[in-house]
Amino acid sequence: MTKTLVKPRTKVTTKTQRPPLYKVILLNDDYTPREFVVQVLKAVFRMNADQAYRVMMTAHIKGACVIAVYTRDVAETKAKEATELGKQKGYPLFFTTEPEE
Ligand code: TYC
Repeated sequence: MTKTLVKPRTKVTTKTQRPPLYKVILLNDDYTPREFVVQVLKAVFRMNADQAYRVMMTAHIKGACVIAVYTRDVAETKAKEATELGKQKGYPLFFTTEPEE
C-alpha cells in the first residue's frame, strides 16, 4: 500500500491587533478654580500633585491639554466621570475624547 502525504497549503499566521486608543483632553474655562482642576486630575487620572498642576496650567494657558491615552471605553468613562465632578459643584469643567492618529 502506498501512502500519499498531503502537505497543508494554508499557513496559519497570528496577528495581534491592538485596540485603537483615545486621548482624553482637558479644556480650559474661565470659572473652574485651578485647585479644583488639580484635585479632579489627581482623583480620576491618578496624577501626582506636580503632574496635575502642570497639566492644569497647560490647559489654562493654551486652552487645552492632552491628559492621557486609553482604550475608547476607559477614555470615555474617565472623561465623563471628571466632567461630572465639576458639574456637581456647578463648574463648567469639561473633558473630551478624541481618537489618536
Ligand atoms: N482658567 C481657570 C481659572 O483661571 C482654571 C482652569 C484651568 C480651568 C484649566 C479649567 O482646564 C482648566 N480659574
